[in-house]
Amino acid sequence: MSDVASRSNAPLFHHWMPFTANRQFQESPRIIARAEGIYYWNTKGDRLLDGISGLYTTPAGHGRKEIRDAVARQVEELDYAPAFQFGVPESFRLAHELAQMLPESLNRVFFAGSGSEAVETALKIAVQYHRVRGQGQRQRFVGRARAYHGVNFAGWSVGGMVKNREAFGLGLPGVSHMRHTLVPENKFIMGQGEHCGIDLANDLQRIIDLHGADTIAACIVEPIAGSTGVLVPPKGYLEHLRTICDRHGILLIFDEVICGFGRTGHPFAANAFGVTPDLLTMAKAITNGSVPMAAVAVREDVQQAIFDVAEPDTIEFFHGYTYSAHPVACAAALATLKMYRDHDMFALGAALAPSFLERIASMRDMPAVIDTRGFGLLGAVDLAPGEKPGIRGFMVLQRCFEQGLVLRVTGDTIIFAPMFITQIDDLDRMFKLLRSVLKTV
Ligand code: PXG
Repeated sequence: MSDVASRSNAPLFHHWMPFTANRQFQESPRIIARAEGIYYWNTKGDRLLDGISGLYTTPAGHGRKEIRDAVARQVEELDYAPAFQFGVPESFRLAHELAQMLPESLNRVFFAGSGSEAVETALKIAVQYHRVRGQGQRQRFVGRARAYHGVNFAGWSVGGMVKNREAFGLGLPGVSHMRHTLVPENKFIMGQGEHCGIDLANDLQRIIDLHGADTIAACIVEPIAGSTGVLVPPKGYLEHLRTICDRHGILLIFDEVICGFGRTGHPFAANAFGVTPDLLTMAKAITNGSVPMAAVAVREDVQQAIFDVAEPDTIEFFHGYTYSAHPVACAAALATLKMYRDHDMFALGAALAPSFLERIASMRDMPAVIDTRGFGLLGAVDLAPGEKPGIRGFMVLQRCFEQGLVLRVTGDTIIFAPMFITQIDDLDRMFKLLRSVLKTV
């Protein structure tokens, strides 16, 4: 491990870290130097359990040889080619494979480099779709409180995190928000709650009544809101959003950056909940976290409408990234999808889910715990806030890390998203450690 330790000798302050308490981090760094399977190692050589699959990115475990080999081969064969007006073989294969996996109607795929980029792309497609059909006044978006759709301007604007508004101001004009779906009636329920689904979805109808359906381009939701604390949609909620969107010609976008690729026990949350959106964003687990990549899947006729009005031989959609369909990312994704299929990974995840959710639910008996919830291999435990919101949660994160467990904390909510390859006794070790830490905060 000495070579690993020496890698951390650089000063820490040059790197301005994302979503991190930088000054606190410099006092007490949490540096991860190596990973394999369900484990990380820090620079001292201590082993840590990964309870959050990277950052929901790595459900098949770290360091998969299939992906490493595919990436190495691709860098040798073709490291990069221009993304605009040129193509690489891998992207067409990948789009084809994704189209086989996705709900049938979503069979056109636009590639991006991150979840945030995928969200911007989806919103821009929605606006252009309406414009080319003579409905250019449809400029508004509907999002939801406690939503996370990445960090770019449109994404945070449709998102529902208060801190963005505190830090960055107004954001995109013409955005309305529905209420979030975490209601006290559904406390301590694993899976979908029975209560309030239709009423909460009717927020969309109320926004339509206020602004007029003909001003609204799209409604974007995470089927399960992930990073703000695993907010599972109550029964009937997504179905009712779908009905309202259909009735009013509004495009429904599912942001499946966290939910996609087996996290719910199904390929996509759209499959798990039996509701098909018009556009679907994905990222993270598309390459098992190995190389940055994201995509938007789009209904064929949405693409066709945009193609139909463009002059022949002109660019139909004035949008793209230098790293859209990067060949190395495509190779990583192709190897990842093959690995998911060959090892029946989504079924593995689905089989583990009941044991996982049982353990999340069992945290209810701890005095600090005020709610537990989950779906598939996504689970959350809410702690009663201490003196100030977030302090207790951060203490749990820090102490778990010191004792060998990496999980995710938002405010005073602890989030687990175990890998599909996690074994029952690994789960037991994670929850035993969490229990012992909770006794100290
Ligand atoms: N949409 C959703 C639903 C996400 O969860 C993004 C978009 C943005 O993706 P990029 O690749 O641009 O980060 C995300 C990202 C957390 C956490 O701690 C979650 C995300 C990112 C960072 C931290 O839960 N999700």
